[in-house]
Amino acid sequence: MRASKTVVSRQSSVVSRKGSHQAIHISGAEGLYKTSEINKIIKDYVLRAMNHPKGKPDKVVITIEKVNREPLAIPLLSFSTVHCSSPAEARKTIVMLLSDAGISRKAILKALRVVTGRTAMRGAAMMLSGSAGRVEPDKNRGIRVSRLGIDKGFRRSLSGSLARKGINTATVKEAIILASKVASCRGVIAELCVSDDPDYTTGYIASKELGYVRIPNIKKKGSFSGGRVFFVDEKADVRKIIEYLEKTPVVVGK
Ligand code: PML
Repeated sequence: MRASKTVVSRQSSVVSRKGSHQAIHISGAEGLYKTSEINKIIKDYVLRAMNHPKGKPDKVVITIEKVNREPLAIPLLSFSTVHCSSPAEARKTIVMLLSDAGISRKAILKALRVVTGRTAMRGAAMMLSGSAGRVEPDKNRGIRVSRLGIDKGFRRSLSGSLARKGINTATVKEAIILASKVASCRGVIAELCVSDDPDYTTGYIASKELGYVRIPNIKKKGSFSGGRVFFVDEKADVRKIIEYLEKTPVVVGK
C-alpha cells in the first residue's frame, strides 16, 4: 500500500515532481499473505492510509502480486530498547553501537547526515561500512525492501512479547520484520532507521549480532527528516544484496 498527497509548494519528504506539483509520501505498508487474508488486510491498509499523522492522502494505491517462489524462512531478531532521553543522547548511542558493529566513524557520520537531512528518502541508502561510499544505484529511489512476511504463529508470539512491553503496534511489528529481513542478508552488517513520521520519534539500529535495538527520542517531535541506511561490507556483491532485499520472498519463522 502506498498513500500519497499532491501538494504545490516545496516540502521536505518529496518523492516525485511533475511541474510544480509534488507527491508527498504519507504512508506505506506491505506483507506476504495467504489469499484468504487479502480482504482483511486491504481493509486494514485503507484504514491506516486514511488515518495517518502525516495527513489525509489523495491517492492510495494497493497492489496485489502473486509470489511464485516459495519464501525463505528467516529468524526473527531479538528486540530491546535502550534508554535515550534526547536526540543528542541518541546520537551518542548510535555512534557507540555502530562503531562496535565495525562501522567506520566516517560512515556513521555520513549516515547520520542522511537520516537527519531536510529531505527524507523514500527507500533506503546503502553505504559501504568503511569508506562510506553510497552504492545504491538510484539515490532518489533508494532500496525498497519488499516481499516479506511473518508466519502466523510467530506473529502471535511476537505480538504477545511486544504487548508485555506495551509496544504491540503495527509500526513496531513491521519494522522488526523488515529489520529481520535486512539482517538476514549476506553482506549487510547493520541498519540505522529513523522514521520520517513527524509524530514518531523512536528509531532503531539492527544487526544479526545486536538484534533490533530501539532508540527513543532519536529525533525531535515534528521533524519530517528520517530514512534508513544499510551498511554493507566493502567487498559485498551489491547487486545480489539488492536482489535479495527487493525481490526474494522471505517469511520470518525459523
Ligand atoms: C517506520 O517505518 O517509519 C520506522 C519505524 C521505526 C519503528 C521503531 C520502533 O518503534 O521500534
